[in-house]
Amino acid sequence: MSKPKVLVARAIFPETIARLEAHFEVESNQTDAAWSKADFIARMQGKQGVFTTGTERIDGELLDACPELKICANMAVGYNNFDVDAMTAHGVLGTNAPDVLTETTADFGFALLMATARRIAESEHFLRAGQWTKWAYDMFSGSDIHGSTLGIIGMGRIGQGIAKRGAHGFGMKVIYHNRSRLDASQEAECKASYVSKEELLKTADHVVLVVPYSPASHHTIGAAEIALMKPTATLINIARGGIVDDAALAVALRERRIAAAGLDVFEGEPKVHPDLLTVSNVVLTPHIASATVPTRRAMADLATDNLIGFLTQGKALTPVNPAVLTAK
Ligand code: 8YV
Repeated sequence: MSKPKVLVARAIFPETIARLEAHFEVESNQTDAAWSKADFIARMQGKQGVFTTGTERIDGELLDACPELKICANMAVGYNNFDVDAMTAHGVLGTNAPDVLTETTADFGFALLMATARRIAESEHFLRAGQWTKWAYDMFSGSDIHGSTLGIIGMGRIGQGIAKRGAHGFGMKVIYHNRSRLDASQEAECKASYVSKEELLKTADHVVLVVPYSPASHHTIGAAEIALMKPTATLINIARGGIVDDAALAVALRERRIAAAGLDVFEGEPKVHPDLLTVSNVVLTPHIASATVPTRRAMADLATDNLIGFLTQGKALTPVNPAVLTAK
């Protein structure tokens, strides 16, 4: 019997390709660029599975054009690149890569918070540029982390990881806002109190965004929300581009309506709003919150396990639309 055919949308670990090749006929992207949608659809012909990385849009147009497709395995916890309803309607399973990246991403969220509040990137540029010629009482004074109030919007696994780091490691007071409240034992573990979004924005010294992207969370933070924040506050986005109105944020940073921001994700990335590139009080990183070698390997392995499990045994570890499994 011929092997099922699988497409790998982006260059990935050779070990991942080798694992897939043990079960499938594999076509993979050997370049470091994404395929255009037309190319992607052309290469998808005859494929039963696709290994995606969180950026390839799987929508009705693609599903209509690829009738043999059965599974899209995302190497990402976020799956806003999937039109889940359309996938379910076409009987196509989607899987994501939760849990394996939680601690690494929470570490990064905290690192970005510290770099932003303590002005690490900005001061390093200053030093490298040869501008450090004297002592000054106010040179790169930032805001404290320890003992401050940490506000987390989106209290899923990664949000809880950041809360624990703040509460237990840095003695921060943690407040959070989420679609639903955590149960009492989770709140106790995170030492976190539930507040309204408005109260969080008004009282937090550091606001960290970890909400999944959806039309409902589009521009969770825009000019009106920034106006509620303290002028000394910092804003960290490790969630998704589109959660923050980047143009409004650039204006607010330039006008010092908040102290600083740390951004790992951007609207329209890998393009970055040009105004963000010209303000000094923002730390910009290229969507690397999950990027450690062990975690990226674990994410690739989980996506691979989902493809192998589903296409060889009809089972998947982390389905996002499990209705497809039960309908089989
Ligand atoms: C990845 C992410 O960088 O998991 C997610 O949702 O945003 C990141 O961990 C990315 O999608 C690479 O696969």
